[in-house]
Order: sequence, then C-alpha cells, then structure tokens
Amino acid sequence: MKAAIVRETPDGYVDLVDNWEPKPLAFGEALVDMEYVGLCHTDLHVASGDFGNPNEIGQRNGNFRRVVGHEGVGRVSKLAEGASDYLKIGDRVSVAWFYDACGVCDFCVSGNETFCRKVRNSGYTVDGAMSQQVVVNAQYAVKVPDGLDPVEATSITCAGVTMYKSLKVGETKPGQWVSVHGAGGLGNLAVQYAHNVFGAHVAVIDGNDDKLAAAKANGAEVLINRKKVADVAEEVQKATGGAHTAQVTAVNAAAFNQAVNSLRPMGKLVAVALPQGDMALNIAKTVLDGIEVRGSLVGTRADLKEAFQFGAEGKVKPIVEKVNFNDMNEVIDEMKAGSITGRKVFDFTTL
Ligand code: 8ID
Ligand code: ZN
Repeated sequence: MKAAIVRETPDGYVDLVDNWEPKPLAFGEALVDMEYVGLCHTDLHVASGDFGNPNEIGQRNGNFRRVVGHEGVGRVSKLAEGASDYLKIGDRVSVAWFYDACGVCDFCVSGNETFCRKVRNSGYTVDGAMSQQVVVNAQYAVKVPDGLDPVEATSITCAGVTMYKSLKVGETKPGQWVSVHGAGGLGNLAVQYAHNVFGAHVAVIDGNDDKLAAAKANGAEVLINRKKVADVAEEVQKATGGAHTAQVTAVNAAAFNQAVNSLRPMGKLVAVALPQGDMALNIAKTVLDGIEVRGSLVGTRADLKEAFQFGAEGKVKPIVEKVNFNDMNEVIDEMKAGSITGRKVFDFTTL
C-alpha cells in the first residue's frame, strides 16, 4: 500500500512508496483505514532529521523506513484482542503526535501524559499517519465526534489541540491580549481558540498578508506584517499596551525575542514552535518585568477530546484544502516557503 516515508538520509523530503505494509496487530491494537492526513511543520523537522534520524529511533517495522504524519483521521477496520473495550469497527479516530505512553508513571497519572519518558510519537518514534492503513493503540486513539468534518478534524488533531493546550498553559483569561507570532497552520487556530473559546483579544504577526487577512476574518483585531514594520514588539506594545500572553508558533528564533518584548509586565511567553537553536532572553526584562517562559507540547487525550468538541460545535473552523498524495514534496516546498494559508490535507480516500 501507499505510504510517505522519511528518506534514508533525511533531507527534508519524503519518498512515496507503494509497497509498504503495516506491522501485524498486537494485543490492544487496532487497524485504521486512513481518510485524510494534514501536513504539519513538525513533519518537515522530522523529515529533515532535526530531532535525529527517525529511521534509527524507536521501533522499526521490518526493513521499512519511518512513515511520517500525525494529523490523521480514519476509520477503524480491524481490532486485535483487547482493543474492543475502547473502539469498534467503523469508529472514526485520530492519529496524533501523542501516540501512547506508559500509563503508570507520575506524568501519566497526573494528567501530563505527553511528558511520559516512555512516550511514543506518531511519525517520529513509531510509524505515523501518512499510509493507507495505520496501527494504533486502541486506548490512545481519540475518537472524532459526530458533526465534525473529517478533513477539518485533521487540523485539530495536531495544530488545533496544540494551540488550545498552549492557551491553557498561558492561563489565558477573557478580555486579555494574546499575541500570536506566526499565523501558519498552528497560528490561525491559535487565533480561533483564543478569540472564540477563551474570549481573548488577539494580535497576530506574520510576513504574509493572506495569512493576516485570514486571521482577521477569524477575529484577530491587530494585524502586523513583520516585513513592513521596523519593530514588531513596539507595534504590539502600541496597539495592546503589551500582551498578557505571547504564543510563538513561528519557525524562527528571532520571533521568540520579538515575543518577549511584546509582553506587558508579568506577561507569559509560551514557546510552541521548534526552530533549531537557542532563545535569547533579556535578563533585565525578565527579572524587572516578572516575565514567565513556558514550553507547551501538543495535548493529552482529554485536551484533544475538548479541542475536537469546540470544532464540532462550530466555534473553530480549520482552513483546509484537500490535495493529492503524489504532490507531497511540492506541498513540503510550499510550507518551507511559508505560502500555505491554513493546512493542505492529503486525501487517502481516492487512492
Ligand atoms: O506541541 C508543539 N509544541 C508543536 C505542535 C505542532 C507543531 C509544535 N509545532 C511546531 C512545528 O514543528 C513548527 O516548528 O510549531 C511550528 C509551527 O508549525 P506550523 O504552524 O505547522 O508551521 P507553518 O504552517 O509553516 O507556520 C509557520 C508560520 O511562521 C511564520 C511563517 O510565515 C508561517 O506562517 N513566521 C516565520 I517562518 N518567521 C516568523 C516571524 N519572525 C513568522 N511569523 C512571525 N514572525
Ligand atoms: Zn504537528
């Protein structure tokens, strides 16, 4: 069957193959026939080897190289023994970056399962969603609610839940100002969750006017094209009086510094994007203004269930476009160029 796999020497692109086979199901696992899979910028990091060579990390499926993808939605077609307590044939489920965890450590039992030291991640340490069939751990595959369009659900599976969670991590309150640095796949959903779910005011920063226009349509009140202003932070300060929380989704270390300087005293910076390198943090600003810096990583199964529900209720509506599996490397180039508004979603139903 068809699958998109990381290249032998990861170079940022994928090999599209026809001869891939899923591994045999083990106890508690289910087979999912994929319908739609979105491309997240994390897939580009994985395919580039930014987190190490994924072909050499985690469990291998025979001689196959790692299948990418973690914004997947499909229907359960087969259950191994032990899986029917959690799923039934025909259920629509998601394949998210958080694949599974040990279930018994301090992180798992305290509602912080994504930080389990035995965590497995789809499309990185286990095979991901970009194949016609995917093996999931039935206890961990979160169901997609009725009433949520499956193409839109793919974007909530990673981008949506990640920003819903990071707004929680930022302790976002109604009426506060949130600055969203980067209006890509994650950023446009940050705008929607911040505005429509958390009741916050939103300032958005990006270098692409189409993305800023989409953010405006989704409720952002302050729009800043970083390429057209001398000082991003100064513009945010002028327009908002300083953000209460800055959400950094831009794949660019400079955006982290702009975000810190956009905050008001006691503001929180939530780091979400994963560019290579270090973040420079002005010590005096951090100390004198009581700035907090937190990292935020995707979301738990409970977070994803909640994030899906807001989608099913129409409070958030991902911007999605269906595209052909064979065009994946061209879509990767578009993402690298920063020209995708919302998400491109590969259609597995027509393969
Ligand atoms: O759990 C997590 N923390 C998590 C989950 C999912 C994704 C983290 N991520 C990471 C990805 O690995 C990636 O590093 O978040 C980052 C953003 O993912 P994405 O939203 O899927 O990428 P995108 O659609 O390419 O959007 C990136 C946006 O950043 C803008 C670009 O114009 C684009 O719209 N941008 C850049 I590049 N530099 C900027 C800057 N200095 C900028 N926007 C503002 N200021
Ligand atoms: Zn992702």
